[in-house]
Amino acid sequence: MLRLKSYLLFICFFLALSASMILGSIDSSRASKVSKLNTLYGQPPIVIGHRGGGTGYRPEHTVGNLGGDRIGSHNLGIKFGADYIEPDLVVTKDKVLIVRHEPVLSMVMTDSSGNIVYDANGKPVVQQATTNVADFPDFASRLTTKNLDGTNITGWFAEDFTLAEIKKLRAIERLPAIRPDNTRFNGLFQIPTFDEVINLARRREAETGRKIGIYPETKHPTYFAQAGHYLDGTPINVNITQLLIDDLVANKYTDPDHIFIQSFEVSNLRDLKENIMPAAGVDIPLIQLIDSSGSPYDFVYHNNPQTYADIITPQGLRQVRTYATGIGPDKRLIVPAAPQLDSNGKPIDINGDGQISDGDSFLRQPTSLISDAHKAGLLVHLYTLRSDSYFLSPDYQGQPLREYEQFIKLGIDGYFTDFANFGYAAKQEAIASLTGIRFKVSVSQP
Ligand SMILES: [Ca+2]
Repeated sequence: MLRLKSYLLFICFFLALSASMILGSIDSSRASKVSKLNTLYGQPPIVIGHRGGGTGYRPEHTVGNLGGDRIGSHNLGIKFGADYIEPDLVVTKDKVLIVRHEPVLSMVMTDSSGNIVYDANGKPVVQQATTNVADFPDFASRLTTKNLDGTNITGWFAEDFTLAEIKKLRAIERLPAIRPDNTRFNGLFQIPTFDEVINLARRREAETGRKIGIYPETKHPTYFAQAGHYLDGTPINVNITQLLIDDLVANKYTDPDHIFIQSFEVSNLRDLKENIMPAAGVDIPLIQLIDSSGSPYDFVYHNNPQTYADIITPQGLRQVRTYATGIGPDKRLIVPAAPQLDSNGKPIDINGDGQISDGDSFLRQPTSLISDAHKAGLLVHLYTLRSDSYFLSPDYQGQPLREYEQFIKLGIDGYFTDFANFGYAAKQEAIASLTGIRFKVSVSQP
């Protein structure tokens, strides 16, 4: 009897689940025809594989096919349908561009005085890691504290390792608490070079017949060129932006229809437009990234008081158009969001994960940023769309596609996503809306 009752409960649950899935797909499908999309030129948005685009399912910035489901986040992003894959770039000691989100290979915990915190076995406690560098006794002496764009960080830094040493390391999942399933891929993948990502895009384009571009970001150009130091205290003094162009030229990969170059700093983008690219005989479209607060670090370093908020005024955007093709804003600059407050004024943890995040934040009225940028003739590629409950506003009711649909209706020209499968499905839906043909959204699984 108990078994039967459980079985009936299961059937009810299954039917409810199916109904919600069917409702979901009807809700997401469009029968109505729209005459054109609200993008800058009426074109469909581009899907940019953030740190690869399979990043929701594999450790970020991994490349390669090790058999079975052991394929890197960049490979998976392409498989999902990303139009561009995004390699972030930092530099090794021997001046090779490698693909990582920051020079820090693994960050360790420090106390309030900045002293390293050790565990019972005398090992430094890792606070956040994207590689297993802490496991290498040979590299223990390279642990150091550096100031990265105004913040002291204690850890191991890419510029203190040769490429051969970097290749001994393996990638591990950055967000194990949010993406625990991805930790089974820890320790498998090497840290890729920029050349490996170029080769992947080129090879997969030839194999699929689909255009696959790259969207490199020079990370911390002021740090590498002026502010940063090696372990022994000597200045790094590397122009990462010049290295990027040199590498693209050496690879004969300079088609402006296949590349966007992005940066949170301004002077390196201007330098690219005015000096570096003309000298190299190339002209690649540039994207000015816009953080939700603060200032570009090159402005801070040179005591320029301008902020990101100044850059996105109509006047600031006209300035950006003199060197860039588009902007890459934080999505909250387009659709602001904030948590609800309880009677004590404390934010409410809506999804009950013990933290306050976008997953607890309710959407506000959209800003005019997309139309302001379009008026200035700039494309708008927002960052970052993610399907995890931690990152998804409760207003989307657990349906990540609704967030894409909102931004596409607002006229977004492209989006960085950790889940290129969702990004691709949303783009197909937008294309279908131009035809008026009823389209059933399907999201491919990893
Ligand atoms: Ca929460």
